[in-house]
Amino acid sequence: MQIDEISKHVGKTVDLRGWIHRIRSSKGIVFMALRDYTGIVQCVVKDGIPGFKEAEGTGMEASVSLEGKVRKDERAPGGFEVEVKDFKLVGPSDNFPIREFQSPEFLLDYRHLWVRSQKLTKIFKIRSDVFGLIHEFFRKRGFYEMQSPSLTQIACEGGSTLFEVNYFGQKAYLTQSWQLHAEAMIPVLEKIYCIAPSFRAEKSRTRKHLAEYWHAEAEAAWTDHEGSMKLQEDMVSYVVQRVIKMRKKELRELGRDIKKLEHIKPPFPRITYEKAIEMLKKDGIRRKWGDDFGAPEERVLAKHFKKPFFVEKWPKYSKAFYMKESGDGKTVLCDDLFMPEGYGELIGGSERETDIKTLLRRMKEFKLKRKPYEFYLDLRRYGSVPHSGFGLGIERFVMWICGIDHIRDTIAFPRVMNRIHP
Ligand code: NSS
Repeated sequence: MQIDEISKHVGKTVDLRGWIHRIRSSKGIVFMALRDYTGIVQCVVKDGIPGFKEAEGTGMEASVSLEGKVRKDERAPGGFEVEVKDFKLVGPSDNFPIREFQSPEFLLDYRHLWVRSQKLTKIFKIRSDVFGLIHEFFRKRGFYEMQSPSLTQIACEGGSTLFEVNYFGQKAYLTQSWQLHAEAMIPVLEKIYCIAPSFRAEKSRTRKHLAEYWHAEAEAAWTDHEGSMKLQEDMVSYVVQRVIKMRKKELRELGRDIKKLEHIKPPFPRITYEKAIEMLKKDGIRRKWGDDFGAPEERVLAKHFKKPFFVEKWPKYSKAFYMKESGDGKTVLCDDLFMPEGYGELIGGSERETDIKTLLRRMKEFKLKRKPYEFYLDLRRYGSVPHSGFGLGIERFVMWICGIDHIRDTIAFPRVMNRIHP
């Protein structure tokens, strides 16, 4: 039986399995808080019952299996207590290295054990739901799941964040995005999506950059920039609305103000990059045409919005080579979707350039070597159609939904610049 079912079994004998969250003993009685993935319950082991000696001699995070009678007890945390009749030690644990008040660095060194913490358990449940709901959203809309290779010879998002790999003596990279190979599947499945790891050799240490992150990406044929933004706001709203229904308890326990998520419904406000520059100027932040936005700009802009907001039509040299030009000579048909409350960028998306001549010119402007991109150019040579797509960083999404301030706590084993262990 799981611990969250205890309340239905008052007066009855139950079997429980789990890990010792806290333990203390006094005068022939051992008090333990037993934890499984559903919750925590206080268990009392008295001298004389089978297994008492083992219970008395073990420590935090030992795994146990026990049989006991459930009692209502106002004084016990959670309101119930289990009087143990039979105790079995499954996996002993002595001197568990994690105690209260340890430094973030220490906890990252012991991440393989710290993942058991109550806070992370709640976040990982929500993260799991976010993955499931993204799949659900796309499949309901008739999208097919399609995978791209993780090893590639091309840069999707510029050369500065590529991880180089020795591929049997050839230079290769860990992929930054599923997109370029996915575009080859547009004439095959038309509406496709994927959730996969993307890799960025981010040399800055920030609260929202990982070197390896999970990327939910989608690409749709016969879809323009407008259609893509509609899809993005529908997807974000769908996931947020479902999560706040499914995980109200966990969100509350994490201290999340759920009211701030309840109104996340389409449509999301849209401003152009030009307008964003003006708004920043009014708020005392001067940015030149072409500058990217960092955390301070994102925070200042977010003060004007209660929902996620699109900043669209960015200067063409500040964005990737594959984005379709808007026709004004200076911007591309793209959008960044920013989260409210200053959580920053969640999605990057665009309509794709379909004209081979324009694409070749753009590649020259970006000084890209043509050879590795020949396959991508073929997609424009043979039956290209208007299409658009986008990518969402799942850890950033989970960060915002849970209301936590560092991206590393949204993933079990974060990969950042100064850490690849454990
Ligand atoms: O670079 S993006 O803005 N866009 C792309 O990769 C496109 N090729 C996606 C597409 O159109 N299919 O990255 C998309 C999102 C971005 O908005 C962030 O939410 C997230 O991916 N992202 C990251 N999350 C965590 N850590 C890092 N380093 C990171 N970089 C991007």
